[in-house]
Amino acid sequence: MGIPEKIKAIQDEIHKTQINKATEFHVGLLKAKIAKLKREQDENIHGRTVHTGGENAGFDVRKAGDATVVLIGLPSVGKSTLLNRLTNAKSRVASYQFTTLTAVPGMLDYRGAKIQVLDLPGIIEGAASGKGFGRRVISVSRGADLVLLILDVFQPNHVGILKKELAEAGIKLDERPPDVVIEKTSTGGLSVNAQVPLKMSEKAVKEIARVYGIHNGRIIIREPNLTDDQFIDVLSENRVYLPSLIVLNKIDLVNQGFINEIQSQIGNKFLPISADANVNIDALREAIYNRLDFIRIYMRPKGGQTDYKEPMIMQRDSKVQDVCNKIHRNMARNIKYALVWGKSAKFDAQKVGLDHVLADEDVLTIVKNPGAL
Ligand SMILES: Nc1nc2c(ncn2[C@@H]2O[C@H](COP(=O)(O)OP(=O)(O)OP(=O)(O)O)[C@@H](O)[C@H]2O)c(=O)[nH]1
Ligand SMILES: [Mg+2]
Repeated sequence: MGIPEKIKAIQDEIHKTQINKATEFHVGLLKAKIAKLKREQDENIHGRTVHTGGENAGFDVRKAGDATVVLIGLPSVGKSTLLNRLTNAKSRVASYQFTTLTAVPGMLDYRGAKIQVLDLPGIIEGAASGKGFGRRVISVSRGADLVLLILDVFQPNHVGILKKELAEAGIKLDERPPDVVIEKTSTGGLSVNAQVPLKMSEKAVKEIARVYGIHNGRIIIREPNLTDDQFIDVLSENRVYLPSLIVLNKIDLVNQGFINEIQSQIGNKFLPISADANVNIDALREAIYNRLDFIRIYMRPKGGQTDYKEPMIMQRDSKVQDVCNKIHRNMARNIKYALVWGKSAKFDAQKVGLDHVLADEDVLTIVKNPGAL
């Protein structure tokens, strides 16, 4: 039996199983087996091709700017129109499906941040398992900092398809990674150290870990009410956790009553816009900027004046090292220490190392080794 058949057989078994307290454990185990098989399948398909640029790898785009935002949606929802509206790019727009065939980048300058926006081909149901350009679109999305889910005002329910396809490819939207640490050892069996109330039984935790070949070690759980799905995410090791925004496009074609109706239908909050008629685009820029959760770092040259005009735009929880890397690829190597003023500092001009985590509006002086360029 090949991997797809094995997956199918286990899925059938889950469908047949009535889920209740008694079978919960069994189903958790089956889900783990499926997740493991899917990972193997992915490795078979992607394998080394990811790095060599084979047909299943992502599109050839270089990340640029302070952050990268991807536009994900079904064909013809207006992704390219939106890219052209947000940035200086000129991506092809047409009324037929699959107009865009590759990744088209544009740059959005907003409040001092340079935000790369990537227009992508439309995805369809089954994208994660290889339909259309799906896999490549998803492969690019894994490296993004924010996902915009673009919906057509007449097909708001497609949000479910988009989320499902991303989830199947290991992209978790608007979730934190579960707080679980696995310390593997070579002998001694498995132990579970739950520091919060646990919903799953310890036995289930251990059995699921064994599916992933973990037979010895300590599983430390600090995630309250950890579910089997979350635990499988931890074990899979290939999940990415990204923020998202839902954008409802083409609202120029409907009235406010229609939009209110959709709001009650899809539950999730969304931003109504018209890319074509330029409605709410400023609000979208603001929402993108806020969702990216940037921090600003003001640089002060040693013995000089702080540059408050052009802060370094960094992602939250960036370290001194990240600032160095952004200034120059080899810079971190030549750093003696840094001085920090602001929220992350215990006192003014605190001397810190490369691992120091910065906060919004900190002032930073980087002191290089003598002789370094
Ligand atoms: N009425 C209206 N039409 C729009 C809007 N945005 C895009 N369109 C139209 O929708 C059609 C598809 O637009 P595209 O921007 O090419 O859509 P896409 O999502 O990039 O499509 P693919 O590249 O095929 O996935 C075009 O005819 C656009 O003019 C909008 O806000 N309102
Ligand atoms: Mg397009």
